[in-house]
Amino acid sequence: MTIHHRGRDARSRPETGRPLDAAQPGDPSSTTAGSLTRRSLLGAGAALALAPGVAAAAGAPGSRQPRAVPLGGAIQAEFMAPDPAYRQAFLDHCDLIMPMNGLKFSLVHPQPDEWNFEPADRVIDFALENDRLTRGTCHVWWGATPDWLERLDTAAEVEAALVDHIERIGDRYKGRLSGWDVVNEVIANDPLTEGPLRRTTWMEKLGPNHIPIAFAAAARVDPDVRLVINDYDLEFVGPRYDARRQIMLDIVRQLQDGNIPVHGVGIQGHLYAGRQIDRGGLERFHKELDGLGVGLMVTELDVIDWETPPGDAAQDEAAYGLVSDLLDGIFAWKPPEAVIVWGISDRYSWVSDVLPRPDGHPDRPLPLDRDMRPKPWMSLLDQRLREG
Ligand code: 9MR
Repeated sequence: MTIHHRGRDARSRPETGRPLDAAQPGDPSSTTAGSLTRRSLLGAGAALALAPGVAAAAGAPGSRQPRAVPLGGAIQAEFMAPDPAYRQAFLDHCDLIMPMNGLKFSLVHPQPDEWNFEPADRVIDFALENDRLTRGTCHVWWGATPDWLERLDTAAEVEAALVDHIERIGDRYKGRLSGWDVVNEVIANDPLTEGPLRRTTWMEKLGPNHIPIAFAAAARVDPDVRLVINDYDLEFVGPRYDARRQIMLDIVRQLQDGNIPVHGVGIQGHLYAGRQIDRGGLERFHKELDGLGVGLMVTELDVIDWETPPGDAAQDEAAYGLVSDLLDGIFAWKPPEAVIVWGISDRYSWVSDVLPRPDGHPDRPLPLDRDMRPKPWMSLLDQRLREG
């Protein structure tokens, strides 16, 4: 893998990307996050009041003590109005509240001349009005490429569309977001068999150069925002995960060699019960990134608990162990920049839609249960991030 760069200041405008340096045999449509459905609002959801104790634990407005390391939550805008308890849970528990989906390319920019900022605006306004941090995800993701972009023919057209997209959005939210996942899931699902980078529309049209093009555009439009490269399966024991961490480091180094700013790496943190967290590997990864002046954060934390015995206690114990190992590995070097949970309550999660338990028992992927009661791993997160 070579990421093309021009050795220029990131503020200069990249030119058209060169062709692919290597074919990438991966097939994005076969990976875990493909063809997702939206979970329907649970019947009783809107009527549920806050669980006892939760509101009190949050403190009154104004008395909130932000943690040393922000605890974030990604919110689904469509449930904010119909489910006040869901919305309130983010205020009760989070220092950072971000749109889960509203800033994805195909949602915010579904046609060349059509923009839909409303869902993202709703979340960003909610966060800022409540004195929370917020951030954006994501400019480049294989899972959110609009059809109109797929139909563009030349590399020059695709590059112009990408740069225009990033500039337009960057301009709109400038000064309001603390960071951006600039590129998401660019590493091949299994680099041991597929080569380093995932085969995507962006790769087909622009080659690996789409990565520096996106980072340079994001830096140009908002020099103060933290620019993050985000990916999954970076935290477990095994050669596939070692390879994914190594590729992430290679990409970061190559961006830096090209004077393209990259400030952080995001570990998504979709934790699978049945896999082992590589605490030593995470510590080394964090240390190496730190040596490059790049931060580490957890961006999409949740637990896929399908390989645990059924039952609330067993599932929550497995989740606690995974989250605890993840935090141990990361904190062993230094505190991360943030830990962001992908949702807040088991009431709504992609895990239930895409990776439900084979035994039909309800999954428990998030730190609050379906009645907004905190699980032990919420206390763990809270305590660890308060200490910093
Ligand atoms: O959780 C997200 C779900 O609500 C969306 O329908 C889906 C498609 O946009 O994306 C889910 O989030 C994914 C994230 O953007 C990238 N990492 C994997 C997440 C789970 O699929």
